Amino acid sequence: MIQETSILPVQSVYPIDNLLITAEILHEDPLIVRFGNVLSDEECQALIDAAAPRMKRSKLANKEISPIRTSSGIFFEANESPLIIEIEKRTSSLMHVPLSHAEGLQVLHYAPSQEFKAHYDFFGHNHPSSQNNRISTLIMYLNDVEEGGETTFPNLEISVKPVKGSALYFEYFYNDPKLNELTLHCGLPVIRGEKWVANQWMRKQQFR
Ligand SMILES: O=C(O)CCC(=O)C(=O)O
Repeated sequence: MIQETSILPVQSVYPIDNLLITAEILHEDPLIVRFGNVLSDEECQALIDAAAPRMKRSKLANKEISPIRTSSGIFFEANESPLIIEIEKRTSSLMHVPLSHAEGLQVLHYAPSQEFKAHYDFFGHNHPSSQNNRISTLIMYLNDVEEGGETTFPNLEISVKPVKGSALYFEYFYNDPKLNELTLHCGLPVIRGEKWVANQWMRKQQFR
């Protein structure tokens, strides 16, 4: 049996940037954690305001527009503004991966009925990006959703309700591919209200 080590050291609290980020372990292998107190209400609103005028229909990893993913979104440039720098530095500390491995922060918006059906965040073997694949994800919830919009892991029976300022973390850098495959996840359709999230993905090697 291969000894598997998580990227994130498991703790109940992560003191970062004068914040006490709380952690609730939802699953151990693969590691799935719900963090509280990651972003302030002001930071959530500032991210929405910065993203809103620039949103475009989301695409899949193969750049196709598809009914699998019906949200709209935008990737911020690395270090694009003081707000983005502050949040990228925080996510890098929290995820225990150097900032140089971070993709640009992505903000997504879902209107009622919009969703992201079951998918993996890592790239398949045939995708060119698998040469420097993603290893972990942080989904930060920027608002409270009236109904629907949960992030779920269908093979683990885990469902996470979006709560403003909180975040969902999971990683898929295990030697055992079966553990990585258990991170299959969905953004369920929004039923009432709207849903805003910010995604941070980390790569195995330097990316910026
Ligand atoms: O919106 C969500 O809850 C999940 C988003 C997601 O899985 C993604 O953008 O890759």
